[in-house]
Amino acid sequence: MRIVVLAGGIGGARFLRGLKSAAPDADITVIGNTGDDIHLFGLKVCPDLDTVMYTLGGGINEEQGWGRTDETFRVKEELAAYGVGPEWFGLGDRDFATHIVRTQMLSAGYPLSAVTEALCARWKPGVRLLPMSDDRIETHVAVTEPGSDGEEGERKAIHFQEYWVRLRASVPAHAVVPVGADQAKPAPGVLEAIAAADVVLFPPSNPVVSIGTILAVPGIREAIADAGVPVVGLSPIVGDAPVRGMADKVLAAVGVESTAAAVARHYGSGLLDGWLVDSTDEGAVAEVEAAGIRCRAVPLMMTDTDATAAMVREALALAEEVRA
Ligand code: FO1
Repeated sequence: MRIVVLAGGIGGARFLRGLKSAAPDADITVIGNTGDDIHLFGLKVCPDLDTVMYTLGGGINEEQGWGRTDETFRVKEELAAYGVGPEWFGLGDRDFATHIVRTQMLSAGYPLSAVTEALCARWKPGVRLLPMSDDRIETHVAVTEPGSDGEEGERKAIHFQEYWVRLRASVPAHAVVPVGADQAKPAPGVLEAIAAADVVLFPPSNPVVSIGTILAVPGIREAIADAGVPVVGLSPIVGDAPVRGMADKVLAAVGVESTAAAVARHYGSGLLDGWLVDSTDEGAVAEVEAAGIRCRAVPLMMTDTDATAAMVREALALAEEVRA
């Protein structure tokens, strides 16, 4: 079975671990979000691609869900000693090697998709990891950051990582913009993987800045909608709150309320055929079905690989129900 998964960072990576466990013989292609990418110290950092690669390759810092295990921060400390920041983004020494190799290959003219393939040759994630695009796309967030003396502050656009990591999404996001998406093309293999898929899955990743950004690359949303195979998603919102991260902050920016049903409607029946909500959101099933999307309420907490594998089996079963 050929499965295509649109994945963001931590939630997507954990979901994929369960998918590999539930469908060990499946041919899995991951279309990874690159809108979180950031250029630091002259290096290109790809947080969501690295989180998938490290998680499935066994190098992830498990409790953080990002960065490497057994990490040290000597380089970061030395950069700070030179007054070179930002301090708020914790790049570890082992992680630096990934960004050095990536940047070296990009500078030599290799596209991001080829670089990702080369990095995965070491990590062997057991899936085909494709960036959504080889073109530069960086998500920016429009905020009004209160001035130091607390006055209103001026409206400005900041990089997603600054919003997410430095500000901890503590100020409202007026708009979320994947800068560069309009001029970008899907990476080689992305449209082909979707066309060849037997099922497409939307894991419980952030619907705005992860899956939404992937869908913003011209051609990807249409390819999925026209693929003619079941598209099944899992709600990242449980009991009106995001399970992890601050999805509610960016959902508000796009005018979507933080409920399991609202996210399904946001994706729309033109895209989604099936939607899994958590058991506590049983009440949302009727509303999702009324929107033309088949819906089931099942446990959606990815507490461990077995729990995630159970969710995956539910999603694949719903896909077969939809296919019928
Ligand atoms: N997230 C944080 O909350 N704090 C950090 O210092 C941080 C550093 C970091 C370094 C490399 C990397 O690949 C990811 C990192 N992240 C950090 C997570 C990152 O912000 C998120 O993984 C994604 O961008 C959102 O999915």
